[in-house]
Amino acid sequence: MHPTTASFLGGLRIYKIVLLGEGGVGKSAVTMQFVSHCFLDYHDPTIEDAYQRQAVIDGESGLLDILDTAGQQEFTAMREQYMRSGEGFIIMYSVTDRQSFREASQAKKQIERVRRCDDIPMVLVANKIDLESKREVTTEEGQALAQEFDCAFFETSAALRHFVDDVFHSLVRQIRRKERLGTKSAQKDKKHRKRAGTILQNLFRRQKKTA
Ligand SMILES: Nc1nc2c(ncn2[C@@H]2O[C@H](COP(=O)(O)OP(=O)(O)OP(=O)(O)O)[C@@H](O)[C@H]2O)c(=O)[nH]1
Ligand SMILES: [Mg+2]
Repeated sequence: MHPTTASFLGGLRIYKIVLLGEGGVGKSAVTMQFVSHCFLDYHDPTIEDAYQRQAVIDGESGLLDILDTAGQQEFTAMREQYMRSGEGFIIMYSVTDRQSFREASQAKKQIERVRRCDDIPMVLVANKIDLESKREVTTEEGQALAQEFDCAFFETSAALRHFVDDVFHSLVRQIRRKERLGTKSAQKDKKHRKRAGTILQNLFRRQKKTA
């Protein structure tokens, strides 16, 4: 599917969401909490898993199509393909793992390279905040990176289900906002084209009269 083409199922708008981040940061645990309200307390490296969950966000129903991708190097060959197909991205790192924080910047750069644009709905997520004693990345560092990315930022705990819904809801809101802006500018373009057409027609008529 072309990422800018909205798709529907049974009248419901489908939002294509992709989770990216280093192996072990908690992508699957956060997804499972969002989808099934349960915590995965073991690490079973993902190859690729897809989930769908219906949600009402700001009074409007939607179907979230979530792609939980592989963080581990040996499974990341499909990464560019995910980046082409997603409408919105969750870039996750773990506050207990500085390397995963560095990796988040790489993921952002790769998305921009693949999509050749910087207006992409995105949320930066710092997971595992329940492990405060093992924290290696501060909240301020996360906020600064989100500012650099120009995107929303959440600190989450999949273990405690803290701020999990907020991440997905924020992303859907961004996708909707982008879509509304796109529709508005398309309507503006149409109006401009119509006006230009009328001006040309009038000019043509006037020239015919004077000829
Ligand atoms: N304490 C705590 N542990 C977490 C949290 N989120 C995930 N974990 C644990 O971290 C480990 C890795 O979590 P996963 O969700 O499998 O990580 P992943 O990012 O999906 O990893 P890959 O599939 O290999 O890319 C598991 O043992 C989880 O139980 C959290 O918020 N708090
Ligand atoms: Mg996983």
